[in-house]
Amino acid sequence: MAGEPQADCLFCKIVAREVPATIVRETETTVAFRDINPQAPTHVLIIPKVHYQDAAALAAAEPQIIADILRESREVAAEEKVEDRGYRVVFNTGAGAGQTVFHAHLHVLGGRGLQWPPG
Ligand code: D5M
Repeated sequence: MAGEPQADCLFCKIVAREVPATIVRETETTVAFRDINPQAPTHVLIIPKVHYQDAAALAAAEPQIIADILRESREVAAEEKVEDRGYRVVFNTGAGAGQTVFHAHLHVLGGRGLQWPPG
């Protein structure tokens, strides 16, 4: 069924605490944890607890959770004190855009100057 946990999904396992992660925030619908391969001093991933392969599938099925994730990104930025200097939020969507884990996730990057356009 749409949104159900997938046995072979790494991020579903983080939600279930079957794989360890440095969790920084949790809500009824989301979990935020530090990226294992940080690309900036602050690099946090915010994921829905429900499983959708990418942000587009999540937005189509449960758009309120996209709003929850974006609200959480503001909280993470505040807690990490990256608001003043600016920060970036990114949903890589599809392998061609660099997505490697196929459970929707928002990257929150900050703590250094960020170039545009990204690679
Ligand atoms: O981003 C997937 C991100 O997930 C990438 O930046 C590494 C991160 N990652 C992979 N495994 C883990 C674990 N176990 N903990 C924390 N972070 C992890 P994408 O947009 O799909 O390229």
